[in-house]
Amino acid sequence: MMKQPTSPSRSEFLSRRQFLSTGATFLTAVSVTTGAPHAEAEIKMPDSMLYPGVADEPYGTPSKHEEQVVRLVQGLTAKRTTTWSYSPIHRQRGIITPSGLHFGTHHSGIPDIKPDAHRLYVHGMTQKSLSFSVADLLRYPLTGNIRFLECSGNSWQQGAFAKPAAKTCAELYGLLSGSEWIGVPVRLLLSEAGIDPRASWVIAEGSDSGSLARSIPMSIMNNDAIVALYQNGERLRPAQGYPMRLLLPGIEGNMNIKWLRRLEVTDRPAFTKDESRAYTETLADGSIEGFSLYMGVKSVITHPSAGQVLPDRGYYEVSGLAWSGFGRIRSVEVSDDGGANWRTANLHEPVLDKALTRFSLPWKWTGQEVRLQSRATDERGNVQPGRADWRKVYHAGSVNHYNAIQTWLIDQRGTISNVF
Ligand SMILES: Nc1nc2c(c(=O)[nH]1)N[C@H]1C(S)=C(S)[C@@H](COP(=O)(O)O)O[C@H]1N2
Ligand SMILES: [Mo]
Repeated sequence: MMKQPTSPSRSEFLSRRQFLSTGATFLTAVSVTTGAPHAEAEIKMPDSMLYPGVADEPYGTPSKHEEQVVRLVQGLTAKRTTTWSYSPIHRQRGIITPSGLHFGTHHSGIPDIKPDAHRLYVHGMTQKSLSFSVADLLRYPLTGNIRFLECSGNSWQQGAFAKPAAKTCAELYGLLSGSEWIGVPVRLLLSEAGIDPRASWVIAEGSDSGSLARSIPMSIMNNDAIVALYQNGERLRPAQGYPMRLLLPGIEGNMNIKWLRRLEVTDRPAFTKDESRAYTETLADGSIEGFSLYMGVKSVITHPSAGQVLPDRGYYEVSGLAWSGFGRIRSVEVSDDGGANWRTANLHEPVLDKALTRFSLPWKWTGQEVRLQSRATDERGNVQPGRADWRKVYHAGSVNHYNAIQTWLIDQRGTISNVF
């Protein structure tokens, strides 16, 4: 259902053509910060044109003027070995997260692994046991793609608390990132070892002191799973699993084992601590859901979002991210009246399989209280649920796999807050 044009006092979404043709209005609305008229005499040479700049550095760093663009690192234990780093997704544009801003979930700190000494073992129900060095793996055909990675605990506050937590967009949604991941298809390594036809699971283990291990169905390993060596064109960062990690497109973050050292082929899941105690969900009827695997279709408006303030009335581009563990995003709709009316957003190219997808829609804020929402649909027809529907499935206080529609409340002062 498309929103009908409303009276001038109402906030409204615009088509791109309308947006571009409202240039003059746009400039008057925000002339404080952009597009102010100038006198010719003002166009004098800046200092940067008078003296040469500094020498380049071997490895580049972000501008010192962007030092506020950082992750929020939260220690969950006294010694801060267990940490969550929330990615500043409200400052990101496009679909790639810079590697230094990738979210992080570390259960037992970030180990320092010497690449030359590290081995990946493939064993269990195989014809032979194999071990691979980093150098061995680099000789295989390297493939991969741009994918999202999301912790299944992302947005946990929305499930945990009865009242909406006063949190920013990054705290609520920042356990999410998008990268280009390149490595060796797992199926090549498994087939080289020769899989026993009765085998149906692979247990993957990391070489950190938490020895995180997860059982992964063989079908996923034989599909698009890779042992990733490169992230965004360079070797993995230590925090992302250097020198190698499992990258399972669309699958809950926890199963993407970092600092990967072992793939054990079996005919049953191991029920490790990480898949029996942690990383399970309590359903509404009290039963426990485990091996939840795929991340559900989800979206969030990042611009504008909680923690920000609209400085003025006038034109804004509403923009956000959508993703689904089941494939491509087919459409995203946005609403500024709490879901009464929906308007189809523009999807920015490229729209990729199991990757973050950027959407946007020009919008005018007239200073009234509004409730901004986005609702994503993936190519399989999965539609992002409303909060009430999500809560029908999961038990009160259940925290994992929260993917309900987010509502940002913008009050008359332009202050934006989380109202679930
Ligand atoms: N070995 C190991 N692998 C791990 C973890 C860990 O603590 N140890 N954390 C897991 C969790 S809970 C998530 S969400 C993802 C996060 O990947 P990232 O830190 O690269 O963003 O890695 C997973 N793989
Ligand atoms: Mo996670």
